Amino acid sequence: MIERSFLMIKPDGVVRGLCGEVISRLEKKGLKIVAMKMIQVTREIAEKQYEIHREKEFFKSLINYVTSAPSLVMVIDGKEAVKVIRNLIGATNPVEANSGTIRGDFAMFIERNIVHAADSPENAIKELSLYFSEEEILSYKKVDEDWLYSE
Ligand code: 3AN
Repeated sequence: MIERSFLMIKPDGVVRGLCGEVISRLEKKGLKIVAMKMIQVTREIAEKQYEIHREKEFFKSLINYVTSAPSLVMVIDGKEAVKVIRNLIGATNPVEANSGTIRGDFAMFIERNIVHAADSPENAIKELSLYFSEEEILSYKKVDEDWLYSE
């Protein structure tokens, strides 16, 4: 079953010039980007996205971080896309993230971990709805689709 996920290259990823690298890994894996835009996340949206962390001691610095410079937000489709993308980005703490993952290869510190990706299909829908309208999510066939999957 094709699943939909949400991924965000956070300000450190954008400012450090890592967007191309991250997008390239998503594309090479076989995932399909169906919506993408660069935005300056507002405090209001950031607080909604990270609602579950509201009571944590790092909440304020997390909100400051994600609103500090532009982010690149995207909607991504693929078979089991949520899990596939979580594996590509690696553990939340870059110190623990395996080499070969985005955080394992490009980040040093939990509060500057370059990317965010949804951790469940339900959260993906909630998160992408903060950034995209239905009309902004596109539908197309990739040339390699018949070779990525067997049906
Ligand atoms: P993930 O982004 O891997 O789903 P979450 O949702 O647990 O991780 O955390 C969201 C963000 O909050 C992380 N990307 C990180 O920037 C920050 N964060 C999470 N846990 C901590 C922590 N223990 N200390 C500081 N910042 C944290």
